[in-house]
Formats: sequence, structure tokens, C-alpha cells
Amino acid sequence: MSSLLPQIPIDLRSDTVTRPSKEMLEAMKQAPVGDDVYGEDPSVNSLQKFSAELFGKEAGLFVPSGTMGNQLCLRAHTEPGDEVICDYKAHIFNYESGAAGNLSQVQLHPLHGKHGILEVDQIREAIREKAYWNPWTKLIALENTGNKAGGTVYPLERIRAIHEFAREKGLLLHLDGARLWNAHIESGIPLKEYARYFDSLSVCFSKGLGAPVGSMVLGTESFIRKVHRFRKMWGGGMRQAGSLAAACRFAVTHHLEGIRQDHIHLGILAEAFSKIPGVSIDWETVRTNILIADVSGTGKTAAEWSALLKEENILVSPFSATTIRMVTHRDVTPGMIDTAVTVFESFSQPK
Ligand code: TLP
Repeated sequence: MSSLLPQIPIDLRSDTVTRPSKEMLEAMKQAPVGDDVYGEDPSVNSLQKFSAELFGKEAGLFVPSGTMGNQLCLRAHTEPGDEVICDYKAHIFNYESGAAGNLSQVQLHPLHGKHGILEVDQIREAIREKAYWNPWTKLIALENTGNKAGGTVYPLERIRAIHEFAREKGLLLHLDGARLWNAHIESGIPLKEYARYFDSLSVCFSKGLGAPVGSMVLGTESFIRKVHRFRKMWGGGMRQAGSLAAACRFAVTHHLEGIRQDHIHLGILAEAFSKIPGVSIDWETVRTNILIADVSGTGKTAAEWSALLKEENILVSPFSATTIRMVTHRDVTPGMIDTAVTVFESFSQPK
């Protein structure tokens, strides 16, 4: 009988695919709202204040997406012709539609870090002399956790060292903290401790925390005033956004601890998938809720694996020609993990 019912897919494409729970929808329904372009939405104002306190920053600004959050920070920190140093796996370099060049007229300078993590010496070498013919190095952008790197966690000592170096050189430091929640849960390092080393941060409520929409930009009051103006200029000023803000607040309050389970689930999936002959996994990167598995030794491409798993009702992302990405999140149940493991085991057995 059950085979006649539509099966819910085991959706491991991203932690962005979660749907709001009944309780979250109720919180959204109850939220007081107003016009946020007038600064009159009590739920948005309260989320901004709450987030600023949570991260130990002077102010926060609610924005529709992580991409907008990052790009607003680049815009507010730089002038056209400036350069931004990042890792070559950074989201701002790979997945934001070339926005830095288009919207801020800055150049990204991607460096080859290890697992998305940069060394101070690499950054030192990349800084340009301030000659008029050079792009001027203005900002360093880090990502924690590193998405394309496989969910890696930036070591705090490295962040501190980069921060000290940036101060010494008069450079600014931005954090793409779309999944800083995951880094915090994995390392036990307080969110505030991570945040204190950065001039700006963008964090997402719509990834592991499971809110439907929303990110927060954090920084000093004067920085956030600048970001506010650009948000309006770019069409990101929202009106009765309070119900979204309420979902984000609900997500932080009720879903942060659940991220621990996502990490456990990912470890189980990684273990089972790694047993498939020809699959290779860099275990150093398996720390949080993202797995990047190299399938080149299996004789099948990433797209073929993705199609094969789809037939088994498991959705994954082909991340390059030879790698697939799996991401765990709150809508992946323990039962789904068991099912996925059984499917992976069936691929490990000789046919
Ligand atoms: N990442 C998405 C895709 O764009 C790859 C995903 O499915 O992981 N920073 C980081 C580190 C991200 O992973 C993402 C989303 C963003 C920023 C952008 O967030 P949104 O999608 O809200 O613009």
C-alpha cells in the first residue's frame, strides 16, 4: 500500500530546503508587524536587537538572503577598484553570480587555502603595493563553515592571527557566517567569540536553523547605517517583514541545538557512502553537516550518481564533474538516514 503513496524524497541537496514547522508558522502568524522601510516593524526591530546582542555587535540589519548580506558588506566596506582577498572556494567567489564585480566594482583575489582556510603568510603575499595602477587591497573575507570546502570549521587561532594581521595592515575583515551556527555547535566556541574578530558578519537563518527566509548583517552602528542605505538602493527594503523575522527568531531559539543531530547524521552518511568502491572522502573535512564525496574512482560521473540516487528517492547535488555534495538538516529524520545507509550499502555489495 505504502508504495502507492507519494514518497517524500530524502533531500540532501542543501540545508536550505527545510520547510517551516507548525510551531514556526504559528509564531509567524502571531508576530506583530509594521512597515520596516519606516523602521516600524516591531518583530524586525526586535530580531535585529536580539541578533546584535547574540553576536556582541553594535547593530544588525535584516536582509532577504545570505548573498545580499555578503554583497552589502563588500559594497559598504569598499570603493570601486578595491580588491577583496578570499579563498578560491568562497561562496562570494563561486556562487554569487559575479556580484562583487557588478554591484561593488571590486575585484576578488582568490587564494588557494587548505579546506577553505587561509594562512597569514598567503594573505601577506597577496597584499598589493598601493600604487595607482594596482587594485587596492581593502578587505579579507573568510567563510565559516566553508561550504565548498566540505563544511570545515575555521580554527579560532587562525581567525585571531588573520585579525591581528589585518589590523596591522589596516585591512578590514568580513565573515560569511551563513553556517556559523554549525561551527559554534561543532567547536563549542561562543558565537560572540567568533564575531569579535570581524568588522562585519552575515549570518543566515535559512540554512541549518530552518527558517524559510532571512539573513542578518552585523557590525558597528555607522557601518549598518551605510548598509541600510545600500539595501534600499538594491531593492532589499521590505515592508511587513515581521512574520519572517519571527520565523528567524523562533529558529534561533528552538533549532540551534538540533544542528548537533545534523552533524551526527552526516557522519553516519559519510561512513556508509565511503564504503562504496571507488568513492573517496577527505575525512579531515567531515566536521559538520556537509559531505563532499569524490566519485571519480567509481567509473560514474557526479551527474550519473545524482541520477542513480534519485531513482532511490535520494536527492544530492552534483558539485563538480567528479564530486557530489550531501547536506543534512532538520527535515532529514533518523529513519531517512537509515534508509539512505541501506541504499548506500546496496551499492557497496558486489553485484
Ligand atoms: N549556499 C547555497 C548554494 O548557493 C551553494 C547552498 O545550497 O549551500 N554563504 C554561504 C557559505 C552559502 O553556503 C550560501 C548559500 C550563501 C552564502 C548565500 O545564501 P542565500 O542562498 O541565502 O543567498
